Amino acid sequence: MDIERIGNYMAPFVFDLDVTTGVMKGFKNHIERRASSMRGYYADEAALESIIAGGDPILYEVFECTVPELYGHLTVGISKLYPGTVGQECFMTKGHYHQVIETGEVYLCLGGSGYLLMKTKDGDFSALPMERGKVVYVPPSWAHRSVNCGNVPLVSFFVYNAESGHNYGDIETEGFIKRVFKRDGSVVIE
Ligand code: S6P
Ligand code: ZN
Repeated sequence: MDIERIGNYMAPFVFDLDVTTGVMKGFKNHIERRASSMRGYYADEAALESIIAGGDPILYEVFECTVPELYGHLTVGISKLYPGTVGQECFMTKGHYHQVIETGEVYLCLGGSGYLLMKTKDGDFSALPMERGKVVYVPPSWAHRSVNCGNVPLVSFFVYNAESGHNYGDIETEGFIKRVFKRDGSVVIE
């Protein structure tokens, strides 16, 4: 990672973000999640396999400005979750607790529509709406997963502690309490 310095300190930096499209310039880290990386996450495994066999499309992407993964720094970026369903289940991110579980996160939705699902180790659950202009505060200890219920990409800007890390393993074993489906055109959380 190229960190510019001024004197003894990391230099401030600026980057451009098109808040209408979510296109972010100057990202250093780009993650693509294809259907094949989502095995075990969706209820309808056969439907996922047929999507993989049909070309293994990218279901979501993350663009981040990387900074030192140290206490005090903040990681910012864009999450872009494409529309679609696996069977009737809406496309979603894997979801994770932060490895440093006492770190929170802020999501600002720039476009699209869906939910941010959240859960705790005690089994508490929350689903808050995501649409342009919604800011969701994810307190420490809450795992979080985006779900796209619309017909266009769900685009969010996020900020979290750079030292947070990601704990995916616990969600892989615990699941997320509730799933979001589109049934006969209606969105249901069950
Ligand atoms: C990171 C933040 C987002 C997610 C992104 C993809 O703490 O919450 O950048 O990484 O929305 O989700 P996931 O669960 O695959 O990392
Ligand atoms: Zn997070």
